[in-house]
Amino acid sequence: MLEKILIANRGEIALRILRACREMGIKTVAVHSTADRELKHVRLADESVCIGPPSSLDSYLNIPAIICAAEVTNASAIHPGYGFLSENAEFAEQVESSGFKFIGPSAKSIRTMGDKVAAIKAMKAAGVPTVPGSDGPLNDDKDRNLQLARDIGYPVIIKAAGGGGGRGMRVVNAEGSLLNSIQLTRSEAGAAFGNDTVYMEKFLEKPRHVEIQVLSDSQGNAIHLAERDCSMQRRHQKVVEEAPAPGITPEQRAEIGNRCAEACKATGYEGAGTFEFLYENGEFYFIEMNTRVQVEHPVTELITGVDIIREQISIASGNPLRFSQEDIKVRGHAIECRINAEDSHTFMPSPGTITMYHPPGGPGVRLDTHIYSGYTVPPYYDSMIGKLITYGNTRESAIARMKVALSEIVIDGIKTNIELHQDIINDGNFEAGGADIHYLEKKLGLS
Ligand code: MV4
Repeated sequence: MLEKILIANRGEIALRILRACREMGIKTVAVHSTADRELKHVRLADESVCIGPPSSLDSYLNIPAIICAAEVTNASAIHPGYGFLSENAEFAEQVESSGFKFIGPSAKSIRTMGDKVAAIKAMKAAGVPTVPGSDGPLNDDKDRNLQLARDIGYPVIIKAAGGGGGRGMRVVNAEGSLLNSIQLTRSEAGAAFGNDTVYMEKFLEKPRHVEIQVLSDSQGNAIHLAERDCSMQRRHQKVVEEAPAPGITPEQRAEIGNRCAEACKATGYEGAGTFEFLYENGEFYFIEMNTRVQVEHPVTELITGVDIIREQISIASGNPLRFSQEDIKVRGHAIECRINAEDSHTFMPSPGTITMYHPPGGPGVRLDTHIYSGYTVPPYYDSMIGKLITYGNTRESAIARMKVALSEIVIDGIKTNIELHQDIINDGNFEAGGADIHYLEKKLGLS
């Protein structure tokens, strides 16, 4: 097993990785900015290195500083967490060429999935169902583009190959605006991503966001860990996630899950990954793959009993998967509320000092957070300060436990979105299950 892991992240996920390392008897190195000396995982790590000033660009995105920290501490591997450098192929490459193990897939896999056109092509070839579309980049042949859209049927969506996560897309409702929209999306993409490649898909109007978690080892074994529903989102930020996805049958799960696992084998994928799908009228349509551990991984851990961070580390150590697909059983239901330091109504960030903190507890309650009484939330980073996750034998039980947990939790001194979560968890349409990706924004627009 790897001996010493440098954690190239901050906040709750850095603490989550640190805890997995300590359980496994692996030494830890925390790297942090000057604004993050008081982070809980920095205090608990075996060693810590300050890698730069508060700005992420100068610290958590500073590749030479991070690799230098790995060198001076003699770390064996680097775990990138999520966000920051986690899906940066250049970083993965430099980590490996400097003699450290990157805990994640190869730079080549990251690069392929970062190019959405290449990702769709690879996954379609491997048998994963995709959205009807251009099956490749658009060129400047006007007649071809008009014909493509006619064949697909309006509305269509133009997306940037270098985009993802909601950046660089434009919906086209009718032929009159198609050519102009392609040009606009192309020039915006060129400016934003340095890549003006665009492609076309059928625009699905009321889909749900359902994603499949996979684990794939370096020996060609791959399994899926069922699905999560992440439809409850605002401005491409997930707010509430759950597993399994309401209404997905065991047969559907096995069908789509096995296709994802087979695609991992076919492409030589290594590590944890997530296949993002739009789900509409009973069908799955692949849109993107995430090559990192995701914020919402705990809901999958609770319904499968698999420790995803532990498996990432084990896979990176060269071990074969410790589970076969038959070992994976979906049991019960889990829901996650992302706790942000922000106003519940205006969504304005609310950094500051937490004067009082009382965590909730009881059966089926998990709180992944780095906060403590007296901790100051800095203004420089993402406003997520923790994740409240509840588990129950049924979805109703997970919801009941979430209501109790949300009523118990006390975070004073800063504003949080706990009130928003109480509103969502008590919403009749959330309770019914299966709301689409537009539901929360519509609800917030009305209320
Ligand atoms: C789509 C779509 C509808 N049809 N593609 C937005 C984020 C990026 N990952 C892909 N996105 C979408 N792609 C087709 N063909 C609607 C969205 C979309 C969305 C997807 C997932 C979660 C939230 C979303 C919010 C708005 C739009």
